[in-house]
Amino acid sequence: MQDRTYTADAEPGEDATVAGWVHEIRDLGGIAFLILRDSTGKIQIKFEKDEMDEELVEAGLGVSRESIVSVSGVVEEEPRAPTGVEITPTSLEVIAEAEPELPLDPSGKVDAEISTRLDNRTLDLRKPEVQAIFEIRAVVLSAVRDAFREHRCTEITTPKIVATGTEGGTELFPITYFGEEAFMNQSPQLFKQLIAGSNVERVFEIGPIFRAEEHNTPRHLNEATSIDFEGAFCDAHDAMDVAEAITRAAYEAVAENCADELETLGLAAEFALPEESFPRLTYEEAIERINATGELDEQLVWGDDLPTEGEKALGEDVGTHYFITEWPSEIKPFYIMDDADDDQLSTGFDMMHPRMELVSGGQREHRYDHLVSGFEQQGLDPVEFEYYTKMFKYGMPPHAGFGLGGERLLMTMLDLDNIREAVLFPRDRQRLSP
Ligand code: AMO
Repeated sequence: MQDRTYTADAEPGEDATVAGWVHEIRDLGGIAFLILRDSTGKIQIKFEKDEMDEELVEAGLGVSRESIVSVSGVVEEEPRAPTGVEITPTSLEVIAEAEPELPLDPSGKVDAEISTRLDNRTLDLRKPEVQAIFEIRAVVLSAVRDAFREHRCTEITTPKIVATGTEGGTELFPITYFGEEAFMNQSPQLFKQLIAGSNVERVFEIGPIFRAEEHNTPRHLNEATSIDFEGAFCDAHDAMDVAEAITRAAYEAVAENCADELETLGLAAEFALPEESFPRLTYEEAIERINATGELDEQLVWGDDLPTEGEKALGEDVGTHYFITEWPSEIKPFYIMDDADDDQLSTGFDMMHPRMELVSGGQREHRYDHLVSGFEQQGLDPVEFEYYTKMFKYGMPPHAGFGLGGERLLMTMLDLDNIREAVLFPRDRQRLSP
């Protein structure tokens, strides 16, 4: 729209045209105000009923909430107005009228269920606290990209339609691809390794991953955003250093650029940067510490995966971001390399927030023979993965990497109860549209 002034830029003394949503109408009798909202804030439009054109007053005060209007007039200083300025209109156009009955109240005065909110995301996102989450999400993704670039990484994008799964067969979404069975990719795992093995060496990807998880929990999605790293000549410790740096960079960018959003979310006072370096516990230490909390009905034994309550108990005990290293080989995927000295142990690691797992990673098996026998041990047919294994015959450097759950990063950073708060249009068991 030509000559449109954002409400935040309206300066006293100017003739301006503002356009946006009708936030509220306050009728005080002889004088009334229309509060107009746009992406930058709100502005007060003043109607002095006896002194103004009747049609203009009727148009301005008769319009339903959330309708789109454009208003032209002189901007004046008014200390009593919410932003210190107001507009006395000379013309007003109703561009798109909103139905008077709204499925949810964008002013937030009336609470709505999460399902109503997600069904009406456009209205939901008119609330400042919801908009703040997605503003922060954009800042996080941008900071993550910059931080990877500083770590000499090249951004890649890899196929989401694939012939085979990599992260466990039961979590695959099958699709039909020209009459043949294909799947939605669970992770860019194999592709990022194939590129780390080229001259590119260090790569990252931010993209969707698809998991046909049966369980509907506050921290699982069926389509999530994975922040992936893979680096040639890296071991698990190097990959952990990168995971730590990326996480800190995200927090630092939010602290630096999102003061208003944090204020809106009520987090300004408590928002803290993670520690410089996160404690690194071995898996064995982790299960000992969980058992020592006495929070679990049954003691964990070596080889068990960590149950959610175990993660929670350990998180409370540690109290900061931390890593769990040296997982048993048998509970890590085929592409994770075993420890050089003990093949019961793997180089796999998880990075945890006190509330939940954020990252999985590890050094990869780059030795062709070991890789192929790993497939067989996990009941996978190496022939199906030949496009991948073949490249390990032509000079594959040692390499390591990780996958960081983007929504979990936001969920834990902003203390959200439900991961769906961090996704515009979440996909879960109940939700395939919008
Ligand atoms: P993993 O399967 O552990 O590892 O996934 C990595 C991280 O992605 C996030 N995540 C999810 N977030 C929300 N809903 C889900 N259903 C979901 N599934 C995963 C988590 C998790 O820690 N290829 C390996 C990574 C690697 O080794 O590089 C992988 O995908 O935060």
